[in-house]
Amino acid sequence: MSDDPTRLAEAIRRGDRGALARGITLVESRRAEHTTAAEALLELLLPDTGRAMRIGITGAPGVGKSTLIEALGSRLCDRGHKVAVLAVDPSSSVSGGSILGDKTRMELLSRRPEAFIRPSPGGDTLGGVARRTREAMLLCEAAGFDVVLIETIGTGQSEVAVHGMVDLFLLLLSPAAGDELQGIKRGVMELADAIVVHKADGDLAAAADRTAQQCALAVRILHPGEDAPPVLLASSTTGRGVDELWAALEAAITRRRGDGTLTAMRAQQATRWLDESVREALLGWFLNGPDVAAKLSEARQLVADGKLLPTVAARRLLAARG
Ligand SMILES: Nc1nc2c(ncn2[C@@H]2O[C@H](COP(=O)(O)OP(=O)(O)OP(=O)(O)O)[C@@H](O)[C@H]2O)c(=O)[nH]1
Ligand SMILES: [Mg+2]
Repeated sequence: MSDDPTRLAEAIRRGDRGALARGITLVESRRAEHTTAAEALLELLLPDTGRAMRIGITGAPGVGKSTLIEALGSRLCDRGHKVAVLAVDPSSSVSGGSILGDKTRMELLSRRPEAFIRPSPGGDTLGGVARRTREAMLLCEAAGFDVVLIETIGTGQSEVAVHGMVDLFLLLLSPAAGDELQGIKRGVMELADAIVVHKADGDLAAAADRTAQQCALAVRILHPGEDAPPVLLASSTTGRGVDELWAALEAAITRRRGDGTLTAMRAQQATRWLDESVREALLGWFLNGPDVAAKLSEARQLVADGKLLPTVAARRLLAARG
């Protein structure tokens, strides 16, 4: 990682994929000397960010998120878009700085010159989102990608995190989800800007229809008196509904661009990012203090034994950190 941030920024702006991949590795690095270079890189590229349509895709394991991204992404490439995919891939691992991801499920898309797929190792996640997905997304935008798709494993926590960094949030449901709609976290349904009942093909088509109807009812109850998010049927295998899905997403983004919602949303996301960064930095500062680990484990024991009030322990630890 000997790249100088200025040169790396220029290469990323030119659309050099190797540079983009190195830039993402740099922002993902936990090494202190990389943090400074990563910040310099992001600051240099900030003016070139913000132009992409940012879409988060969530859903239970196996619902077909990667397959739908492949189907949708390929069509978008056909239409002249440049598509970046950021996916948390639990099966991938980092070795010697290179990421050995299982890209097989997006094989067609990964071969397209207009697409860039970046699996992030699942081990380094915050409830299913890579720690630096936001930064990776900004680098992709600077490299000229105008659609960024973020795949997240549905863990509850990850949906909230991804929702905080995208313009549109898509929830995928399986054809059988109708029977368990009660079980799907209400919070996730509320966050969704569009819901897709996926695998609406073959033997599953009838179940998918029923699920879509139940889901449409549930969504209207969740959004009384407002425009309820659309509930769509799609199949990545047959291609059914994929164009309609894109049309719905484009319509939603056009509306949000037109009425100022998008600008307001992004501003709010940026200020929340600041708040999170302050919290993260404070925690890091505290944990790096002298003897903090020992003092913390001592306090934990006292608290566990009921001998010390947690709030008092916390105040003392912080006071000792000075
Ligand atoms: N019938 C049918 N099967 C599909 C469709 N899309 C995906 N599948 C199958 O569903 C399985 C899971 O697909 P993935 O795209 O890997 O699902 P995912 O949601 O990305 O899975 P995780 O990333 O592991 O959470 C695969 O065996 C696919 O072949 C579809 O439209 N119809
Ligand atoms: Mg997947």
